[in-house]
Parts: sequence; structure tokens; C-alpha cells
Amino acid sequence: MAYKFVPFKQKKLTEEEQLKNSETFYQALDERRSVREFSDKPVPKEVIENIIKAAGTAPSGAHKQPWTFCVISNPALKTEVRKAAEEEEKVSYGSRMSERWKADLEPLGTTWEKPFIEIAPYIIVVFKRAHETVEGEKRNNYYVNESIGIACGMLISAIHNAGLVTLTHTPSPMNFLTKILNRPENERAYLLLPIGYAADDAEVPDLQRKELDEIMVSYD
Ligand code: IYR
Repeated sequence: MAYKFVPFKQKKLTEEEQLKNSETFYQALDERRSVREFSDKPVPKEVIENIIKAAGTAPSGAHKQPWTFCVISNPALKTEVRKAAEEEEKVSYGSRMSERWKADLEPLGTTWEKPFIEIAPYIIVVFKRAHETVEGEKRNNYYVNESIGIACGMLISAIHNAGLVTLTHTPSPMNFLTKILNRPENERAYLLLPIGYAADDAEVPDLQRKELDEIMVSYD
């Protein structure tokens, strides 16, 4: 069935407004940092819901919206996720990751220990939906990695915009999350994000981002 098409209302900005808005938005995003030390200060659930709604506005292949956001605040469940994630990470840091990889991470100071999973008031585990079952028939979704990557980018921006911090944690393999969170067989864990406030004494590496001329090539 075709969608009903309705007129699109283009937002009208002057060039001056465009310049101001684009600069302000860039400056705001440039303040975002991945934070590894969290406070346990609570966050209203409605804020988290708005953040998830923002992520859910992402474009997706054939508008299949192939994502599920599991929001966990239950302390026992957070402890279980932390334990299982650390077990995988211990093996990863111990033997699965190459020496080069570990050398690349050394300046960032990451380790197998993930206390933020328990400390942050919420963790979100994003699942990608590889396929759907419609009328008993298995139907693959399209561009699932692209779609969910875009949704996660918007999720991270929404978290930052709400004055909160996060970190993209990628325990590998992640299938323990399917089990702990009792997810259906068509879902695969994609990303784990703690959400909350930074600890008062949190520190971040003083890193630089690439300049525009390093990331943009113009073909005028
Ligand atoms: N998945 C591990 C290791 C890790 C890998 C990269 I590449 C990072 O930028 C950071 C961490 C972890 O989450 O610690």
C-alpha cells in the first residue's frame, strides 16, 4: 500500500539565520565528549523517553525503523550486564585485541573494567532488528547498519542536547545482552550507552578534532 503523500512545509530561514544556526549547532556538538566516569544522580525518565523519541526520528531503509532501545535502570539488571560485559572485555583486552589495537587505546586509558554500567542511572542497549516476521513470513530489513548507525548518532546528539553525557561502549561479542534482556531472535545488540551526569571529578583526554580541510573535499 502506497503512503498518502502530503505537502512538505520547508522551514524558511534567511541566509543570516542559516549561518547563525549552523554555527551554533556546530559549537554545541563540539562541546560533546565521551565520558567514562559517571555520577549516580538520577535523571527523569521523561527526559530519557524524549531522547529515545529523537533517535526514533532517524531515516531508515524503506522506513522499516529497524531498532529497539532497551532502557535499563533496574540495579540488579545493571549489575548483571556489568558482570557479563566485563567478562567479555577481560578476554578481549587479554587476548582477542591485537597489540596494535591496545597501543591505539592506551592514550585513552580504557580498560576491561566498566563501573559506569552500574553507576549511571540508565543504560540504553540498542538492538538492530535484522528482520521482521509478517504474517508468519520472515522479511529482511534494509540497510540495517546504516539506519541504526544514523539513529545512534541522533541518540548521542539528543543526550548531549539534554545536558547529559554518554559513552559508546561496545563489549564484543555482545550476544550476552540478547539473553540477559530476553530479546527475540531477530534482534542483535549493537551498542551499549550509559546515560547520566559526569562524576564531579570526571576527566576527559585533551584531544583535538580534525580541521575542516582534513575532513572535507570540495568539488565546485
Ligand atoms: N570495546 C572495548 C574496547 C574499545 C575499543 C575501541 I576501537 C574504543 O575506541 C574504545 C574501547 C571497550 O568498550 O572498552
